[in-house]
Amino acid sequence: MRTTVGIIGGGPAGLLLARLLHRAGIDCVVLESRTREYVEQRQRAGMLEQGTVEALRSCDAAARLDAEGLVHQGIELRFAEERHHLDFPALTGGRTVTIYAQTEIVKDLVALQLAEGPPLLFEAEALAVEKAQSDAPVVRFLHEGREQTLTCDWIAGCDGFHGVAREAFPTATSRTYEHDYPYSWLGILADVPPSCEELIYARGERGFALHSMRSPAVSRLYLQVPNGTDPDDWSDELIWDELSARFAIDADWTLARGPITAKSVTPMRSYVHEPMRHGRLLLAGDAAHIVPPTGAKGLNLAVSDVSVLALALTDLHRTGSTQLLDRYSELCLSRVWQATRFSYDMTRMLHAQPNGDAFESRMQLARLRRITASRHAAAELAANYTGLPLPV
Ligand code: RFL
Ligand code: PHB
Repeated sequence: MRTTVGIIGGGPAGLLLARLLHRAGIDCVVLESRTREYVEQRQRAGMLEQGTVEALRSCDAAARLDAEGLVHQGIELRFAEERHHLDFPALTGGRTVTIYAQTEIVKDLVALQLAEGPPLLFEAEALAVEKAQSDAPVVRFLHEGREQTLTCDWIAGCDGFHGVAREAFPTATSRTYEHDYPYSWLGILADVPPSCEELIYARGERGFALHSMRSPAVSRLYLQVPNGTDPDDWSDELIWDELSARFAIDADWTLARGPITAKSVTPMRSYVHEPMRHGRLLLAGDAAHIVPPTGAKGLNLAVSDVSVLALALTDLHRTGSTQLLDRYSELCLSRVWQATRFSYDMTRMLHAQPNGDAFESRMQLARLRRITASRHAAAELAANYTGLPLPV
C-alpha cells in the first residue's frame, strides 16, 4: 500500500487529521488497532475549548456538536465552604467552552470518514515505523492476519501514549520530561440530570471532586482517590456519599443520585516528549504528551497539534514549502508546555496532599483566594482554560 500521509491511530487526533487532509485534497490512510465499537465507546474527555469547536466546524464535522453540545459560560470553584463563579466571556472578551463527549466526536468523525473517505482500517495494528529519515518512510502493520506495509511521504504518529510511533525516535536526540502525581481519579457516568449548570471544581480536606456532565440527562463525576485504587472497592452508595460530602456547601444544594453506568480509575501524569518530529515522522496528541485531566487539556492539545500539522502539510502540498513542517515541533511544543504548566498548577491547587502537608494546604487556599479576589488572576485562569491561541 502507498499513500501521501500514513496516520497511525484512529483516536480524535488521527481522525481529525485525516478529515482536515482529505478536505485539503491530500490522500491519507488511517490505521487503528482496535475495533470501531471499542474506539466509539472509550469514555474520556468532555470539555472542548472554543478553538477545538472551531477546528471541527472548519471541516464540517460539527453538525451534531452544534445541535447537542452544551455551551458553558464558566466554571464554579468550590472551597472552604464557599462557591465562586468564573465568568469566562467577561474575563476573556467573549470566549466560552462546550461540553460534548469525546466518544461523540469520535463517532461523528468515524461516520464521516467511512462515508466520504479516506480509508480507515480497524483492527490494523502498527508494529513499527521504519526509514523515518528517508523520503519514503514505512509503517509495518498487522491486518487480517498478515503483516503488511504502508509506504508514505509522511507519517503521523497519532497512536496515543501506548503507541509505537514514539519508539522510532532515536534516544540520542530525544528527551522526555515526566511527573507523576500521588493520586488518581475515580470517574463515573450516571443516568441522572446534572446537579449544576456548569462544572464544579471542589477542593477540600477529604480530597478533590469534579462535577461534569455529558447531556441534560447524564452526569459525569470524578473523585480524587489514592493511587492503586480498585474501582470495585467503591460501591455505588459509597461513591455518592463521598461525592456529596466533598461538594457539601449549604442546605440549599444537594447532589442528585442515579444509576452508575460506568466506573474507572485513571492515574495522573504529566509527560512531554521532545522533539515531536524525526525525519518524516511527526507525533501528535497523547503520542507526544500527557497532562493530568484537571485542566481539561488533553483532547484540546491533540486537536491543536493536528490543526498545525494539517496546515503545514497543506502548505507543502500547495506551495512546495516545508517552512511550517520544519517548525512543527517548536510550534506545537510552545503550546504544549503552556498547557502542561496550567494542568500542573490546577492539579496542585485542587488536590489534597496525601501526606497532609499543612503548608501546602494553606498555599492552595491562598492561590484560590487570589483567583477569586483578583480579576487579573481570574482572567489568567480563564484565558488558559478556554484555550490559548494557536501558534500559527
Ligand atoms: P487516543 O485517544 O489515545 O487515540 C490513540 C489511538 O491510537 C490507537 N493505537 C494504535 N493504532 C494502530 N497501531 C497501534 N500500534 C496503536 N496504538 C494505539 C488507539 O487504539 C487509539 O484509538 O489519543 P489522541 O487521539 O491523541 O487523543 C487524546 C485524548 O484521547 C486525551 O488526551 C483525552 O481523552 C484526555 N482527557 C481530556 N482531555 C480534554 O481535553 N478534556 C477533558 O475533559 C479530558 N478529560 C481525559 C479526560 C482523559 C481521561 N482519561 C481516561 C485518560 C478525562 C479522563 C478520565
Ligand atoms: C469531563 O467532562 O470528563 C471533564 C471535564 C473537565 C475536566 C476533566 C474532565 O477538567
